[in-house]
Amino acid sequence: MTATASLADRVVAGEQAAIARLLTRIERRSPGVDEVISALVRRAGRAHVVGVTGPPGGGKSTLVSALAAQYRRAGRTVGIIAVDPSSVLSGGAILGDRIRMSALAGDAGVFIRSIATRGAPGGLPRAALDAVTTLDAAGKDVVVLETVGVGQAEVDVITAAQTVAVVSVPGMGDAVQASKAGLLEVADVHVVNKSDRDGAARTVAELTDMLRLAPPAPGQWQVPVVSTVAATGEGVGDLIERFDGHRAWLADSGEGQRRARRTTAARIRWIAEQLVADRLRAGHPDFDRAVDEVTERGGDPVAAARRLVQRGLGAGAEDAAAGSDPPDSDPAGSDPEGSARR
Ligand SMILES: Nc1nc2c(ncn2[C@@H]2O[C@H](COP(=O)(O)OP(=O)(O)O)[C@@H](O)[C@H]2O)c(=O)[nH]1
Ligand SMILES: [Mg+2]
Repeated sequence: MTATASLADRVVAGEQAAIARLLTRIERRSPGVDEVISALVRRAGRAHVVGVTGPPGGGKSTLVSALAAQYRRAGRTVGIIAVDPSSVLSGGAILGDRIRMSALAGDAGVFIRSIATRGAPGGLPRAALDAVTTLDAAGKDVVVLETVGVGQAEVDVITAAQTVAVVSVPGMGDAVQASKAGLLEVADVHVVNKSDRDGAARTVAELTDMLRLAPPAPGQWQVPVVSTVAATGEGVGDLIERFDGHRAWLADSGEGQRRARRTTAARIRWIAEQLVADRLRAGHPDFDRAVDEVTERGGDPVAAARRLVQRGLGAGAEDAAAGSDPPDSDPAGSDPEGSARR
């Protein structure tokens, strides 16, 4: 408990080594990590969380480093989480190299980390959410999440962001690609990066036309299309103004509160799924007992499954006692939380 409190405290104090250690634990889902996150969630909520997504090679990492540089010039501290699965091989390292080679090298106001996909379904988005909470609680003014817009898990990661930027590049019908990947709907800001290339104006026009098909109701957010050249920083100041404008709209319109609820709902769901999944594997005493009961003594599999799920959600104290419960005990009778839920 003391160790937990002190790691959380050190993260809140902004200690780089503590942040790095916690992010490693989040990635590995090490024992005790949930308790640290529980302590941090209450101390987070101040950062502006910006998601940057789009196809591989669109210039997301380049854009994220340009954004970080621009934020730093404005005196704002930045945390960066790259969850591009390909970053395990290249992107994350490339992003890290870019930062190290740039004016941001050695700047304690920037923290960057890439996290890898692994483990259970929901594992990646959950880890991303916990990582964002960590950097937010550590006092970063802005937390930027880079994620490649491909699989559902990567799209889910965006749940952790307040403001979502979808990056397209000129040519090859990229706007259409984004629409296929379900990314157009999540965009709060469209970025046409590599605007130094031929066809940039056409891509802007394509996106603008598409947005015109569903004009916002009065008081709703008008999704802008911003052109950038991430490689030179052109348009990046503009982009930050749009991000800030979106954040102000979130606060004024009540949409920010709605998104906070959505994020919380996802977080609770992912934690609950993990709690249940932990029980539903050979080797867990409750699970093995249920299998014995149904196979050896003609028990009812439906009733056994219900009991397991209820116990999984009841969790906590009885976990320790799980091994000593009599096999035919009725968890609904002995578990006040379980029966209260009915
Ligand atoms: N011409 C041009 N190239 C860019 C621009 N931004 C990024 N790139 C290049 O595009 C390639 C992919 O960039 P990267 O940031 O790794 O893309 P990511 O996969 O989306 O993260 C790299 O070679 C970058 O140097 C830009 O604005 N203009
Ligand atoms: Mg990248």
